[in-house]
Amino acid sequence: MTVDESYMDMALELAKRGMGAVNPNPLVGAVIVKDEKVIGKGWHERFGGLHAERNALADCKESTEGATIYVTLEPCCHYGKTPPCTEAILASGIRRVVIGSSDPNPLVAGKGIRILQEAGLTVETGVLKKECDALNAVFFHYIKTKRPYVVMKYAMTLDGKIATATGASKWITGEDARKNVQKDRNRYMGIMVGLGTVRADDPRLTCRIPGGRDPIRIICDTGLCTPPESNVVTTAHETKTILATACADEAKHAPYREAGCEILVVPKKEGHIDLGELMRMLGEQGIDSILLEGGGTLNFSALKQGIVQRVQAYIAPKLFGGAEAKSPVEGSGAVLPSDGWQLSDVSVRRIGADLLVEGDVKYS
Ligand code: AOF
Ligand code: ZN
Repeated sequence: MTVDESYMDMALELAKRGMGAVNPNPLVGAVIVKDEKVIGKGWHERFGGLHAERNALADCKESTEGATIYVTLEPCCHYGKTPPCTEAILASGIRRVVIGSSDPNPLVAGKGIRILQEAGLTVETGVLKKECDALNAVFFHYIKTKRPYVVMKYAMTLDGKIATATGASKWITGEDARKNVQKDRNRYMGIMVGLGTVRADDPRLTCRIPGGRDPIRIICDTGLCTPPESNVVTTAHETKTILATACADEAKHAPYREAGCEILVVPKKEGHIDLGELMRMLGEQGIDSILLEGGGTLNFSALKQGIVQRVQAYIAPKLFGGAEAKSPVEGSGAVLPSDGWQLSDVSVRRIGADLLVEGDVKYS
């Protein structure tokens, strides 16, 4: 690692501290260095709060005259909920700005860099770009498409089953893998399942890590048949629950609304709700990311309708067998091997005794 890369790496680690608190804004970290010494550190801590650059400047106890700032995302140059970071950098006397990712936000998009260069500062871009871009995959997708970034997550056995033939699924993976999922429930803003999962498991879909934030629960229920006594309905006053349905019958909505649920009426597509339209509606509500923990039917529809950006498969080193045992993606499936969904940039990681295989979905 070069010196610039190691300070950028420090800024990346700081950025991660904002996970779960900044959506739909980006995760950003900043480090200020003078005479080979770190004099200030900051990150974007919460949505609507100060940006990483301003937090790092506020952290400096000594003069920033002539210093270098490392920031994981191009500094903003617009008046949003906070004034432009470019102004704060110029006022500070910082002379060199090292940037990881450029900001695709049309309000910034290269203008932040230009303003700094035109003021005579040295600007380096693309330092640890791959890592910085990966950290903000959600933000980049959301700012460009206004649709949530969807991560399809499932846990299966080595023979591809998500439950035994009798329907038992607790547990497939070990504790460490399950802890990792809890972190993602804090990180992503929404969590989505289908009616089948609510009926089979009656899940709470909450985040069980201390200090974590519960994701917004989104239940895909075409005919509006979610059991009123299910956990997602009875706890809807405490944790936001959205029922996405094609049923427009107000009388059927009323009891769910009284229980605290929000109803989204979505048009139908091929017998189920139109997931593309649902994503548009959820994006409009500011939901930038969704962990899809759906069963096989919903997972298939989600892939078919092209709403999934990333797949995370937790694989346990055991086998269930059983022709009737459920698998993660069902529906009618692909016709030919070449019709399947291909992942790119695939990574494999060991978590406890399990494997996590993940990658980006390529839609051709
Ligand atoms: C952040 N945190 O550390 C940086 C951001 O509405 P505002 O004022 O918070 O501005 C949000 C935009 O600012 C965001 O879309 C991104 O383009 C830019 N940079 N945002 O939330 C930060 N550096
Ligand atoms: Zn800013």
